[in-house]
Amino acid sequence: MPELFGHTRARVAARHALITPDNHVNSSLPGIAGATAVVLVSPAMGARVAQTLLTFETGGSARIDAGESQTFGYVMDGGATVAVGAKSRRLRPGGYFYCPAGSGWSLKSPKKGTRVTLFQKKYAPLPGVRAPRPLLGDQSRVKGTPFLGDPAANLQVLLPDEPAFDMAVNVFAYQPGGHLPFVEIHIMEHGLVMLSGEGVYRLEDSWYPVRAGDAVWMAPYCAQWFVAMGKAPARYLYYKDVNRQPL
Ligand code: UGY
Ligand code: MN
Repeated sequence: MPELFGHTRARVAARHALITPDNHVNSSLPGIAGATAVVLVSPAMGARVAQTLLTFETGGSARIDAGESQTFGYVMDGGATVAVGAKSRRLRPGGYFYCPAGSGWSLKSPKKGTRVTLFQKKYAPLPGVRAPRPLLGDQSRVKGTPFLGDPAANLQVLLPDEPAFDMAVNVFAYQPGGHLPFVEIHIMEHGLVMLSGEGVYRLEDSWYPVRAGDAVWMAPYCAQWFVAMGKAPARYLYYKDVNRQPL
C-alpha cells in the first residue's frame, strides 16, 4: 500500500526511474505460467535493457527461447529448478543463471512466492570472439572485493569478466553509512533492484530514499551516488553494459 493515499515515492523521468512495490502492475508474458511478471525497466522508457520481476505460485513455470536476447536471472527468495542449455540445477536465494542469445532457459517446481529478477539484453557480438556459454552460479561462491579499497562497500561480480560478455551483473553490499566514493557519470547504463536494507540514491539532480524491493533505472551518463542508511547493510543487484566500443 502507498504510504499516503494518492502519493508514491516512484518517479519516471526521461533519464532515470524509481519504481516502488506499490506501483507494480502485472504483464502477461509468453512462456510464463503460474507467476506474476512486472516489467520494471524496458525500452518503452528509453532503456536498452529489460528488467522483470517474476513471482511464482506453487506449480508455476517459465520456458523462454532467448532469440537475439541474452538473459540473466537471479533468485531473490524461495527456490526453483532452472535449466539453461544442457545444465540444470536447483537454485536457492542468491542462485543465478545466464542464458546466451540463441539459447533457451526454463524454470520449474518453484517454492510458493519465489521471486526472480531477470535482466534481458540484445547481445552485441564481438568479431573473432566466441559468444558466452550457458552458466549457473551461486552468489555465496563469488569472492567479494572492497570497492576502490573501501571495506564498507563490497562488490561481487557474478558473471565472468571476459570480452565475450557484453553485460555485467554485480551485487553491491554497503555497511550502514557506506557510500559510493564519488558521484559517478559514465556511459554504462544500469538496471538495479534493492535486495535488502535502505539508503538514499542520487539520480541526476534528485535524491531518493530507497529500500528493499525498489527498482531503479539509470540511463547512460545519469549522475549517480548512493549512501546506505539504517541499522543493517544495504544490498543491491545491478546490471551494466560492458566490453564494447562506444562506436
Ligand atoms: O559499476 C558501477 O558503475 C557502480 N559503481 N555503479 C553504481 O553502483 N551505481
Ligand atoms: Mn555506476
